[in-house]
Amino acid sequence: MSNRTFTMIKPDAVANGHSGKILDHIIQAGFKVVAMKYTKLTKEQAGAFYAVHKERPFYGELVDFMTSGPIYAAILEKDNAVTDFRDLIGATNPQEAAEGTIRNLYAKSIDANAIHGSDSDENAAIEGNFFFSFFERF
Ligand code: FUP
Repeated sequence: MSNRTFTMIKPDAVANGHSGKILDHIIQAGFKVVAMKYTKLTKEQAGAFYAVHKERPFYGELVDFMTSGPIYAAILEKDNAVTDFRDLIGATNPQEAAEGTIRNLYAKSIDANAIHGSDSDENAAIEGNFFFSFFERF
């Protein structure tokens, strides 16, 4: 079990001014931010990041949304990082996200759902490498 996961604070949360509160929530839950950047994805980058969803009906809208404004991308460290972080952010649909989770607190809809969290150790590594070079994620 790896001790790292990857997250993005998505355009809705950044635009709504929730980045600081979300980051504090993450740190208070015991995660260490080992790499972080503020950036805006191009369509090509967002399309590649979400390539696994290419055939899904929401793919076009997902790419449009993820390129609609800046995001924070970060690599987080904690024992059991992937699973614990998925618990911290809550279900994809904020209507179904447990009380007190980040999506329950800060997300409005299934597409604009405030935050991303890797769903496996393998994807955490792939996604972290997508955003950060070796020297940035030492
Ligand atoms: P999650 O792992 O919780 O981020 O959810 P998924 O990997 O299933 O989906 C990735 C992103 O696609 C979600 F964060 C939001 C978007 N999505 C939709 O817009 N509509 C859907 O029905 C499902 C996902």
